[in-house]
Amino acid sequence: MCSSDLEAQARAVEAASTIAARTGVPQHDIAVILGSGWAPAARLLGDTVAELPFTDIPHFAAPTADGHSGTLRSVDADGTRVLVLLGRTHLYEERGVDAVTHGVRTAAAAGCSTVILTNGCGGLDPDWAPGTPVLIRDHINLTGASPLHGADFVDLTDLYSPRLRTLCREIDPSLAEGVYGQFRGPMYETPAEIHMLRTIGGTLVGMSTALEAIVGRAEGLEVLGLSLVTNAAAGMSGRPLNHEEVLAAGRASAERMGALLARVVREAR
Ligand code: 8IG
Repeated sequence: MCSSDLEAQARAVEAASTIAARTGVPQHDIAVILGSGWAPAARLLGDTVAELPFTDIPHFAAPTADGHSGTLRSVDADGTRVLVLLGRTHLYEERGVDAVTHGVRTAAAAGCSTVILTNGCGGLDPDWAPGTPVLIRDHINLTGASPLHGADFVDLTDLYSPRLRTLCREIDPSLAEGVYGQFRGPMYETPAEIHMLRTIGGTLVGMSTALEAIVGRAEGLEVLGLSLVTNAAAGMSGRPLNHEEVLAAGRASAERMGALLARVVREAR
């Protein structure tokens, strides 16, 4: 492992030690990163034991996107200790890949064996109305960035845990699966870029998750990815995209997503 990966891990250990001290929970079992539209689902996860702002945790930054509160919560889900991050740093914030993946590294340093990555995204399948949750089966990293440093040849076969996807489909048999294309953003795509993504096999599009999932695998975590389709991808609906519909789709689907997350965190082990 190269020195910058070790430095990133050291920053995560520092963050994890603050989290343990401030929450009174020495070790967590599973981490959930809540993206656009997912915040209303958070309260269904379990009992909040402690809450602190990202700005109190070493090397975390307050998110700049609407709907990302920048709060860490320790939640007790019938004995499973859940580390919930409400909000994340995106590549387009220009804090660098290590800032984007610090939450996942911190989850590993805090003792988690599983990370659930959620996001709000565009859908390329016309069957997915706004408010449809979709399991991520695989991703295409279109950012041109790598979250790993040096000659770290990490295998990404089955990156998105087949075991946890099966569990999700047992909980909700109507869940579809998709391939997530991560763009850098912050602009949404052009219709031609969506055409390209569809051509190479993508069915979901967003600005997060893939880089975090890669680090999850590199850190030995089991990774689950859950997308909430909040809008049809550019050029599909004939209407421009806007962030308000993202937040509205989250509010409308909170119960379904919260119920799914609540069962997954209890049954993941
Ligand atoms: I919510 O259509 C959400 N996030 N890149 N494209 C990209 N990111 C998104 C989209 C989308 N919708």
